[in-house]
Amino acid sequence: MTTADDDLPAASRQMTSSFLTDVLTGLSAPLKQVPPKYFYDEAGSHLFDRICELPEYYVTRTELGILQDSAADMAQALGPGVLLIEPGSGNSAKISLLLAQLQDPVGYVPVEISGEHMLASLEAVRAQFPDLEILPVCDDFTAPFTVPTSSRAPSRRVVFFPGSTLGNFPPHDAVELLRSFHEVAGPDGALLLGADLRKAPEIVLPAYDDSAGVTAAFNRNLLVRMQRELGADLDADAFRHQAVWNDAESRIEMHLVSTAAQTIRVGGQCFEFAAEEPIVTEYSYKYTRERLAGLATEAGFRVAQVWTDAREWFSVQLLTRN
Ligand code: AVI
Repeated sequence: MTTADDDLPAASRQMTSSFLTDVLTGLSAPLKQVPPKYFYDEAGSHLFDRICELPEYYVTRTELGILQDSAADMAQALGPGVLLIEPGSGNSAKISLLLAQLQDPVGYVPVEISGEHMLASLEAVRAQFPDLEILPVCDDFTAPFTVPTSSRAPSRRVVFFPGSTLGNFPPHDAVELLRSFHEVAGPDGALLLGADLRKAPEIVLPAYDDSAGVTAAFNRNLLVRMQRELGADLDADAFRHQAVWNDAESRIEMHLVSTAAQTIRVGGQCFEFAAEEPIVTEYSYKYTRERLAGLATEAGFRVAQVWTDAREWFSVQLLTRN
């Protein structure tokens, strides 16, 4: 017997079933939520690329500036012959800045759940570094994954995790993720981590509520994805985007707020919304350097070096194993 989704690759079938499970679980919680990893379907990935170009979204620009200024210094600190592993690869500009400075890297391992998105961004890396051994892994980096063996033995493994994605994990989960990178890095390994820093809400908030409405479209695309992939019966226009700064938790919260009392249907279940009730779609923590050092220590790392921009808005941190 064949089913409609027999043609889908196993990874994307599994993604659809975990999407449904996560949506049903999240909407059943007292504070409704959907995990942010589901933002990144094809449309969501394109919208995120546009976010990175927005004047208000200082995150990408600031990190790129740090990499431009200090990649040579970072490469020096990492040493020759490293195997570079990038969980959640996607932006070839950042890895290229680092690769251009590394002395004789033995290979590059991008790890990305969406094979198509990864292959597209790998084209640029391949063109710029034709002699580099590239060993792509199509997997969810939040679950254990196997690092392929490079033809040449590396001096050490280095996990490169830019973009401040760590900030999208609540502290306990962030430590778990750092622990898994500690494991992947192995005995003499290291983690090069991009992390946004705590700063005035007047700077942070507009980055998540831009005047062109791109972040709003990115947020609401989650509802469109639920309609398309899960057959959800809902009106995406009956939810509005909201970004809130939660000072006590030091995080941005992205919400989809129901504009009226309504019922939506997903996976054969009904979910009631009161007017103004939110679905939490993302947290983006803005840690201080001290707090980050604390999380790193909990995961078994030591902060060996930190590079920042002049305003100390963003940091790239070299974490080594104790
Ligand atoms: C991927 N991540 C680091 C982004 C952030 O800034 O938290 C996701 C994002 N959400 C809205 N704008 C960007």
